[in-house]
Amino acid sequence: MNPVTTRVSDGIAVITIDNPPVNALGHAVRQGLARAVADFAGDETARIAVLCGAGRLFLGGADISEFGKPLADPSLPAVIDAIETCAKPIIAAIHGAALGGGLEVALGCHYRIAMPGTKLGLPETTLGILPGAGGTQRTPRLVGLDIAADMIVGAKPISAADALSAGLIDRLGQGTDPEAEAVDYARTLLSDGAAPRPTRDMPAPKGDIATHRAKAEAKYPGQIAQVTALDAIAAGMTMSFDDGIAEERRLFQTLMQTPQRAGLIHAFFAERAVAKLPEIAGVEPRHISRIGVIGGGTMGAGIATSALLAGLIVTLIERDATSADAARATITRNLDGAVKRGKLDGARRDTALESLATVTDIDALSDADIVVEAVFESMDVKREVFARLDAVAKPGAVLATNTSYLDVNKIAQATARPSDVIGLHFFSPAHIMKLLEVVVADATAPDVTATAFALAKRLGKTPVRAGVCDGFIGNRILSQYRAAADHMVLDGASPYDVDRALRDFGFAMGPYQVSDLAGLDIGFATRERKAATAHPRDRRPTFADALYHAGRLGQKTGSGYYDYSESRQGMPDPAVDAIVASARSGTTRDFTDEEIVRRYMAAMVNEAARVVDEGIALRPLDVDVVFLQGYGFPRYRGGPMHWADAYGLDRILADIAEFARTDDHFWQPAPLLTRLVEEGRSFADLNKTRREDHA
Ligand code: 3H9
Repeated sequence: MNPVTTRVSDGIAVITIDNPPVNALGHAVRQGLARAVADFAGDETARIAVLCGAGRLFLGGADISEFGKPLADPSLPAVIDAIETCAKPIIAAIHGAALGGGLEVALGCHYRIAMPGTKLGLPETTLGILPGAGGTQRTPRLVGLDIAADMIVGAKPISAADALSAGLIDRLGQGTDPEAEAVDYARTLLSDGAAPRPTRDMPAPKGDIATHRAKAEAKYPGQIAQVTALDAIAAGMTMSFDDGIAEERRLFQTLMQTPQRAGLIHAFFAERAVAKLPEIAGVEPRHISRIGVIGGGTMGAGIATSALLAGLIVTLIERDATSADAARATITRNLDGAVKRGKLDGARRDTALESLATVTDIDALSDADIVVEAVFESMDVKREVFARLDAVAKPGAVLATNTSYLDVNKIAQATARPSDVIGLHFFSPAHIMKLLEVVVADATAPDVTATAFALAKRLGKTPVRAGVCDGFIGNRILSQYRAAADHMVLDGASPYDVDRALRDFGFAMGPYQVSDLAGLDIGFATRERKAATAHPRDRRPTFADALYHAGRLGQKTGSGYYDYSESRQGMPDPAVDAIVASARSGTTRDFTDEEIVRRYMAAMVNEAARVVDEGIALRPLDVDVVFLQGYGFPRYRGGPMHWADAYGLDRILADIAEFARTDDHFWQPAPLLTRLVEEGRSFADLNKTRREDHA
């Protein structure tokens, strides 16, 4: 079926693109649109055309699933060129969203009307490419260099109202019926005798591109799409329009070939793949409108905030009135922060607070549809809470624990209804971080899992299914690569060198900065907990214990690995070098940045392979999403498993063999890694087969 149809009435042609779910500009759409424009040009009964998108949005952009393959003609720039050079006016009727190539189509039209609430943006750099269908040439002509550079480099969509004041669109509609309003606009233009108005004929932009370049280099270190997009804009400032378009095309094609593009597009599809869990396809989730949260610390308050932002009714339980008041104060602060960030308006903030009860009596949870427990991380405490919850919660209520590593099966056994129990591992701050590990225990009912996934969607989170083990997906893998980092420090590397090498690799923070943020007492408690079951050859990071005993607990005490007395960023401290040196035993050596990264990544990928092999993570891509969204892994590298494929699984195995020469207890290759190398397969292959297995 042709996704592009035309209706002509009263001299007005209405061309509609209907390609669900987002009207992506795939091959059939490009072909259909090119034909529709040619037909309109040759149709003597039609004097003006309106271009619309069917469904909930105008156009979502080029079809990303076609990237990486040869693109069939007509190309999008050629279709847009045909629109712009048409001898009769064409109006873009924009509603919902016009993104990437979708906005570029609108910019090729001669007039633009958008409905209130529409988002207009050029998000291409988030995919490692640049607007490659005239966006870098037409946007600056319409809105000037500064706004265009912000839209293209920042990749954040702007509102229809802002688009109107910037000159990106010509008219703001009422929003009742986009097509009818655009047809009205067409009548007005016809009666005014309006002619086509090609953006290409507008003067080239002027301004200070060097400043934008310097800002982009500082804000997106290691990434190439942002500065390359600025190169394309710069070309348009000095060249003819056609030469500028040719240069944009050349740079676009170059970016298409980069590993960064492949990594970012992998991230885009992986984030959507995790949310569609095969085992709950067709399973009806339970109804959720009232949520209970037990515990009002940072985590509990963050979970409550997230639920309030999603319009749920929240009852938060604390142990006494003072703690309940403190929790309410934290939640109020969180909501005020959301207002400041523009995520919430003042009226909705007030409504949210009216939907919150902070109380001390657990009986108040008797009408909750779901309860999330976020109390102290101890099995005894959690089991006691679940036993009490079992006594008060209504039948059918979902009982969730926010534990970050404890055995959810054991917690479930504290109730008489283990099939209603599930783990919901939020990441701190819970109202901001998108990741949610959904820990499915042995007895968890499928509709409870479906409810958790439906809740995640409502909260705007990305849910990743995890199985039960110590630390689930993320924290289990973290404990291994964290140990690899600690071993290097024990053997002579400075924590500052380790952090720097990993930041240079692209991590948001190094592991010792993360320790300072989390608190060194957390790591100490974990080591103590695991000490009884530790293997005699496990190497304890004695320097971390020494810092803990010195009261350097991290940011909260003003010092940890770094000193925070002068700057919030933290400064290296010679006292730490001395503590670390005296806590070491044995000989020390230097580590290059390259070796630091190799060891850290090999430990991460190796443990991740075990996690996949054991079914704790469904597929390699689930691990990727956990690390991209919860652990500051550089998005442009696509996640550890995508990165490992590009690096070479055989090279990782060789690295492990090399490291095992001095420590064959820690460095043991995961069976899956060995198998994949023997079979000449990759994690990407496994993503595909596991998807088919579950289809
Ligand atoms: C571009 O335009 C390049 C040009 O400059 C140059 C060309 C020469 N293509 O996100 P959702 C799928 S680059 C293919 O859950 P929402 C998505 O995978 C493009 N598929 O919905 C999912 O599929 P499934 C620039 C796409 O309502 C389904 O649609 N454009 C595309 O939460 C629903 O998606 C962008 O970067 C696509 N372009 O959000 C926009 N977009 O159900 C990217 C979506 O099988 N898209 N899909 O998993 C978005 O930001 C959001 O999808 C959107 C809707 C806001 C549109």
